[in-house]
Order: sequence, then C-alpha cells, then structure tokens
Amino acid sequence: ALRQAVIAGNWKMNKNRAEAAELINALKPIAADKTCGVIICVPYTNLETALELTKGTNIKVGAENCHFKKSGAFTGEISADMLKEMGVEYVIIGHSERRQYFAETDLTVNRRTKAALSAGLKVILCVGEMLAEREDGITEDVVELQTVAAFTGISAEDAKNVIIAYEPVWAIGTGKTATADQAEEVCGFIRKVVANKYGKEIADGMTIQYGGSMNEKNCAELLAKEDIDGGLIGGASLVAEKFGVLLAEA
Ligand code: 3PY
Repeated sequence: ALRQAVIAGNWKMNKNRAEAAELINALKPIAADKTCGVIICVPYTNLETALELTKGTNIKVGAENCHFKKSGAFTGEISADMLKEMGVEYVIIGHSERRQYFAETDLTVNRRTKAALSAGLKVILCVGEMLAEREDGITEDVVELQTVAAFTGISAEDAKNVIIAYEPVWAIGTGKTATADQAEEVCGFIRKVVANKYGKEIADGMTIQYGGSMNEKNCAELLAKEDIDGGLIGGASLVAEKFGVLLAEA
C-alpha cells in the first residue's frame, strides 16, 4: 500500500468475555511493535473488556454496528452516542452480513454512517458485490452505487473519518479470496469514486481495505498492492498468532 496500512479484526458473533480477554492479552505483545494501525471490532458484550484491556496500548477498539437514532423505541439496537460514551473509537457499518441477513440497505447504511460520524466515531464502511453481480459484469456499478449512497450528505471533513472496506460478498466466510489483482482493481476504482466526490487529496489519503477471507496465508500478496491499505479480517482475527502475521505483513 502507498498509505499506512490498517488491519482491523471483525470478530463477528464470537468470543465470550473470558475468551475475549485471553485473545486480547495474547495480542497486546504481538501488536506492540507493529507499525500498522490495529483495530479490533468486537461484539457489544465485549466492548468494556476490550476497552479496559487495551488501555495504553496501540490496539483500538470498534463495534460492529450502530443505530442511526440517538435514542428511542428501537428494541435491540445500540446508538452511536452510547458507543462514543464508552470510549469506543470505531464502528463497522454496512457489513454484507448486515445487508444480507438483517435487511440493511444503502439507505440504512447511509443513516448509520452519518449518525456514527456525527457522534464522533470513525467508520469502517463495507461495500462489495455479490457473486451474480460479478458474473454479470456489474461489480463497478454496484460498488459505485453503494459508495456514493453511503457518503450522501457527508462533508469532506467527516469523510476523512471513514475507512472503506471492499469485501466481495462471494469471498466472505466461503474461504474464497479475490485474487490480489481483482482486489486491487476494485480498491483502485473505489478510490476514483471517492476522488470524484471529494477530490484527489481526500481520496489519496483514504484508507481502503480489502476484506473477505483475508488471512495469514494470503495477506502478503494483497497487502503489497498500491491501493490496498490493509484489511478487515474475519476468522484469522480470532487467533492471536494468525492476526499477528497479518500485522507483521502490513
Ligand atoms: C471475512 O473475512 O469473512 C469478513 O467478513 C471480514 O469482515
């Protein structure tokens, strides 16, 4: 990558409190001497443990989603302000699992992104095409639409607090990874979409990650690409030694 790489773990719905503490304690010495940005995005129930254990370290903590209203009758939801108050720094928005299984749309992704940014959180915004869309040759159209929709109504100043994660849906949880060339092509395209909206300087400064079964084995080739500034890591973020390889390569 041309920029400082950022490696973010997406724990998804994994790890109880004791397991979370064990993983973070194992991660701390591994992460300590690394030069890339290090983020762990954990289930809500592990946020307090993660914040406590990462105090004074170079590991930053994120949540995996937030709601777009400040408060109200939204059973089961957590607001951006609630996360901010805890001391959480990042939040993932628009992960394909949210879009696929929890009916999130470009509209809710935009609302959640806006809410997170105005609460002072930094956002890891996920975009990516489904297999049928790639096969139909409309990957760029899909990714452009998702990106433009997510940034609607967001100022250039706020956009600087967004990391984009390009995660092709067909590569998530399937063990299939995009080739480094495929990933680079789309990450480069996303940077152009950002440049069209916010100008070259913001686009050149933006962290654009690859995600989708990126692991300790396939990361080197992906991270060597100019437009891939790190990764959003699923399964490999659940094992300290594996995550450590990613941090070392980045
Ligand atoms: C994966 O690697 O499977 C992910 O979805 C990361 O967010």
